[in-house]
Amino acid sequence: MIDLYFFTTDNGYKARQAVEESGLAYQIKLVNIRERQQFAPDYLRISPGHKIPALVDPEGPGGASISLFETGAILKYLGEKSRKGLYPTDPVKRLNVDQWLFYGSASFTTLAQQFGFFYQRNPEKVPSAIKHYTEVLRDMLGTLDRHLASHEYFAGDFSVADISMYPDTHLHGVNDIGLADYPNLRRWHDAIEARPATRRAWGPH
Ligand SMILES: N[C@@H](CCC(=O)N[C@@H](CS)C(=O)NCC(=O)O)C(=O)O
Repeated sequence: MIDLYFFTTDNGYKARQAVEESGLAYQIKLVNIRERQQFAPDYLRISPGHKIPALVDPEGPGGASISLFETGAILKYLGEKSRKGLYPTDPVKRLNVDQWLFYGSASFTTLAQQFGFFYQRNPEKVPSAIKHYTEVLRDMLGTLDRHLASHEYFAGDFSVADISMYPDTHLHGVNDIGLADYPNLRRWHDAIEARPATRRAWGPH
């Protein structure tokens, strides 16, 4: 049984969507980052950078236990282990997934989190930062929208690349900016939202 160290944030939902899509048995270990539980010494041994999500699988490669942090690594692991096409085996298809998966982890979510801080959570309102990160987020939403004009999913069939892009599209695209200017992204968002695994992942924990 996989232990998923989770909290209700964009990266937490990515990992939970991936484990739900994988069909693998898992249980949630809630790490409440608002209460600084990510700094507990036991948790730092799993996630040295005090971040959620993390995962421990007692049945990792070769039957040995494996412990993982970083959402992208977790998504790749679950995609490979489940063998359901979430992370393709064909080298060219895999590289296509990689570039969008890395875009999701390294660019989209990282910058969307800065938008979220200045737009929502920062008690001090800084108009120049709000303007800057709104423009950055809109630029990325435009990038995603243009790609989806000619692709049903980000990288071939539905994959971990789509999972990597969904939570911030939902949280900041739909809820904060609105997707009226991004019709292809809206179509894709609604298709991912309708997946049973997405609904379970965003449901009660
Ligand atoms: N690069 C990391 C970022 C993870 C991350 O940003 N986690 C946030 C929540 S979404 C967190 O745990 N923050 C608590 C902290 O930094 O102490 C990943 O992709 O997993």
